[in-house]
Amino acid sequence: MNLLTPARRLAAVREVREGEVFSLSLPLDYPGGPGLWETRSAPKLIATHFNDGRCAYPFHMSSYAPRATDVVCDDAVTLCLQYSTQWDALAHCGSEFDANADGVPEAVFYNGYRGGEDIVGPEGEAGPCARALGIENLARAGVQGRGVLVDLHREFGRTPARVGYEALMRLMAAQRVEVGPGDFLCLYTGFADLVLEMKKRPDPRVLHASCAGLDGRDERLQRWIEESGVVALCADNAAVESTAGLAGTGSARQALLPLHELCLFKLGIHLAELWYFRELAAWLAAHDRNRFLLTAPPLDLPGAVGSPVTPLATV
Ligand code: UVW
Repeated sequence: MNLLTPARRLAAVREVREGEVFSLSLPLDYPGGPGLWETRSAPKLIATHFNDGRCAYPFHMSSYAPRATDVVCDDAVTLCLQYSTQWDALAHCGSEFDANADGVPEAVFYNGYRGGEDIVGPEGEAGPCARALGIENLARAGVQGRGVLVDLHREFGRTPARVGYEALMRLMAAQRVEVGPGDFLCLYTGFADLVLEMKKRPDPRVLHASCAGLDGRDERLQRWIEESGVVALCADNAAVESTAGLAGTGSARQALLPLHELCLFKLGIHLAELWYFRELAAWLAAHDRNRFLLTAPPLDLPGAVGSPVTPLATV
């Protein structure tokens, strides 16, 4: 995010010509049900309670002050931060890496922060906490800049294509997409459209075998991501990168999510998933454009490793 300078934000603002705005979020109760990953469940709303257990909904203020006419509702939510449209904090993924060269790999995160020391799991009453690299850092960095959309769906439909350097460069050239330092690279694959069509009864087997994703093992693509200067990769699919064959091949130990390893652990580039691009992509194509002003701050929730987000594209 250091590359997102005031001059680059101004250039992003200059992409606004019509004043039209698109929300790039799914409703946060999608995908629905158990969702895409076993550990992430749908949000649950509950009503707040008074200490004596009362929960009036709505609560009539007249029970405090007889002449009051106000009625009030107050909610709480249990929310898996990465269930739906989301940002990954840099604390989301690290690697087993022998940072102190003693021959034993430890859990290491971006810039050498350590699992168990800087990013700690729950203990007793205390919840988990990213003392470093939490999502609050992204929230405070001012997530507003130039979004640049590549329409992978136009080329691949819903086939589960692994998109490497060659294919991405070919498509970007065909769609006249240019990406520069400080840009948010946005990838429209159609995956979130399929999620919506499933009407909160997602079929993970179908979903995990549908729509394009980047080929995280492609070393030329990895090099290009590093050299491009993009500050984030934002996709409407489940993981930005293709997760087909997640278990990997061969006997060497390696990351199952190589793009997560590259971006979150090695480079400090944020990832965002399950965004919703359908209407924006159609509008941009109809107007022969691919750039827009993107405003997408995560929650300033100290210590969290991800956050829901309601991104806005202004064109
Ligand atoms: C995983 O953690 C598998 O994915 P994501 O970062 O896409 O939420």
